[in-house]
Amino acid sequence: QVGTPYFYVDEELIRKMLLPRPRFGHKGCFGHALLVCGSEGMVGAAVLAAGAALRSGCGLVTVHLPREERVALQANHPAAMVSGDEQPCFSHLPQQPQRFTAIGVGPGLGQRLQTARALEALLQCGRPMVIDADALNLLAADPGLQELVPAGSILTPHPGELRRLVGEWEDDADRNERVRQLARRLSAYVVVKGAHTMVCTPEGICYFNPTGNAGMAKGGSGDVLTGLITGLLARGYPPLPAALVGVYLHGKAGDKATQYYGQEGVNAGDLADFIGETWAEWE
Ligand code: NPW
Ligand code: AMP
Ligand code: MG
Repeated sequence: QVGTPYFYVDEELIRKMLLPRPRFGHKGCFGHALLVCGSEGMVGAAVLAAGAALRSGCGLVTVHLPREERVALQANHPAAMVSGDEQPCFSHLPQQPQRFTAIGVGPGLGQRLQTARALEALLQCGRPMVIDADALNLLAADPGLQELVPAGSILTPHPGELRRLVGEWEDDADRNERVRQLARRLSAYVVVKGAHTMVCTPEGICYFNPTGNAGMAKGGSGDVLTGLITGLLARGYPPLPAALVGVYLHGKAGDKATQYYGQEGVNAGDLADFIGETWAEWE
């Protein structure tokens, strides 16, 4: 409809946004993603996010997680580097956080007081950010923290997290208006996850994604998305293409994985390899 700020994404639009990979590029040219994820009992969230970041095209991936959990991460993803937190949850910043080209924070963090304090410091590092899961819950619990969200950040709530941020909505139109207000207030891109994930810009333009299926309605799928979008942001995609390409690619990987394992059988750990298969199709 003319004048309506809603768009439906298709593969042609996504492929136009893809960045070229220069023939003589080295790992330093493709960005360094930092993932601040995982705590005691939720290290899997960090492993899943790292696996996706390692398939995003970015040059380097570092995961900040509790020091005693680092073996789990490195055994699963030897290509990722680790920054160990001395506490069993996120409580200290990694060294020189400004050296990272993008930061993803939230999956599996928990909501302890020291994590809220560390998040407050991380938000002030001045780096582009993807904010998900418990980082969103901490923002919802403390409006003061919301004021520190860097402009241009990408927030990736599922409907439960969105409700904590914007309150209960009456219908889809009311939900979308609340999402627009949040995006405008924080100057952020808001990715409302689910079937036909919606990406809303700070200007209030909304894009709906066609890929993905109900087989992805399983623990860890969102953690994969956070790793992927963070990697794309680190790689040099501006926030809107990072969000749109990430959401589309994540859903397409889910569709490919589902062809192998079925909607019942597929799980979040299957997605990263199929992100790679999609890149191979696009190159
Ligand atoms: P209900 O009651 O089920 O209808 P939470 P979480 C609602 C980490 N993980 N549509 C839902 O509603 C995450 O990263 C770690 C509608 C319920 O109220 C987080 O850090 C894993 N409602 C932490 O666990 C794998 C929806 O939201 C609430 C909805 C907690 O995250 C798992 C549930 O959400 C997980 O990723 C929808 N589509 N989706 C690991 N392997 O380490 C959700 N809701 O309370 O925010 O819990 O999402 O599991
Ligand atoms: P989270 O709840 O944070 O693990 O995120 C769930 C992920 O799975 C999001 O990327 C959703 O878009 C995706 N997802 C969940 N349910 C569906 C569905 N029914 N159709 C398509 N994608 C889904
Ligand atoms: Mg999640």
